Amino acid sequence: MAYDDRFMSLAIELAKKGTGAVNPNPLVGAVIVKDGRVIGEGYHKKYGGLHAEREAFASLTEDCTGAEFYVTLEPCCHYGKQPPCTQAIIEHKIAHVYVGSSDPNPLVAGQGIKELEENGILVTSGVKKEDCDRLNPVFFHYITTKTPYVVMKYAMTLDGKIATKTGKSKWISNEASRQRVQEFRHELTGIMAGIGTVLADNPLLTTRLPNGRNPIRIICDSHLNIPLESRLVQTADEIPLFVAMLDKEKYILKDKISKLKEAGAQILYLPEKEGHTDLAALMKELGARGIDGLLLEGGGVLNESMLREGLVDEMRIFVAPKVFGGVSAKTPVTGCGIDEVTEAEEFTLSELERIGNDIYARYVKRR
Ligand code: AOF
Ligand code: ZN
Repeated sequence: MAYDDRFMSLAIELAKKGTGAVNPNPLVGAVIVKDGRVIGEGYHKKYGGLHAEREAFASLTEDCTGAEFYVTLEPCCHYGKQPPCTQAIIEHKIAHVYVGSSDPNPLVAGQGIKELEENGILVTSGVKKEDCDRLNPVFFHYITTKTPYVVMKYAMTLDGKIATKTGKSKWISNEASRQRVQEFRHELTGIMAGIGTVLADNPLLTTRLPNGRNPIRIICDSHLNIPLESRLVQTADEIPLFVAMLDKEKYILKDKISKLKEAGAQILYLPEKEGHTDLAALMKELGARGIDGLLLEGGGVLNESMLREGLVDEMRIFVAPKVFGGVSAKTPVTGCGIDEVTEAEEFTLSELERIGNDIYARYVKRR
């Protein structure tokens, strides 16, 4: 029987409800259909909790023998925090499974589908694959690299400025665009900024969303210039704060280190690269601490280093209908820059939206 797009779309909408709560695991939704009617639905609600498939079975309103099963991600076939979902599908005598994305988790990777087929269940994969894949760029990246998926975000004027020549930046984008950024902070596990931004703006880097989850805050601060009285340090005992500094300076800066630790901050000691903390090493360190996704909020020097190191996976850009001018007005990516056009990292436009009079564009790295 031909599949019905509407059921996979429903599974996708269900999956999104887990945003911010399932990391580093994937967003997954599932729908059980009998005679064209939905008789069960579920999504992965919380890290470590039931998988979407078992949530759907738990919600059944009638017997599902011979039913169709729509799931946004290939069902797992291994024992992790949860037992294999393939087992539940087989036990419930499902006739046909429609799968959206394949699961790159080495413990699954095609084995889930194979097991279903070996048990006489029909499987159609790649159903609304692009839309399903769009749910989990962070999971796909993290499960295979063990480093965070990095999203660079900024708001700029029509002439590419992020502040006026006197440094004023409140506000460039409109309120609805700024609200969207709060959602990113809820969505991604970590948020990172350079020390320059901390000294200039004294930011909190939290989520101002009702029931929002605060990201783990990471500051790149080679020489530990972060002020003890900054809002970041002042809130470090409640909201995690990591400060990444140069390993070779840990002895000269030991007093400051102990004060920061006392305030609740964690210090990450990193090797040096071109005078700064080695960013690739930092990404590994963050990955090892379970940070699967990272919102990069500048400043320009850090943005440029991250791009040049090839560590940016996605860009989320807001363009506001204003022009600031001024040679000295700040731009989003500074640093030393490149010489040749061909050296530039290329991105693919993956989403384009109008938010009032602002443009919101999302670009992903070309692989
Ligand atoms: C989820 N939720 O709905 C599905 C997942 O340690 P576990 O048992 O939670 O297993 C995690 C793996 O299970 C995950 O990496 C992915 O490969 C697979 N599917 N995971 O957290 C779900 N369907
Ligand atoms: Zn599972």
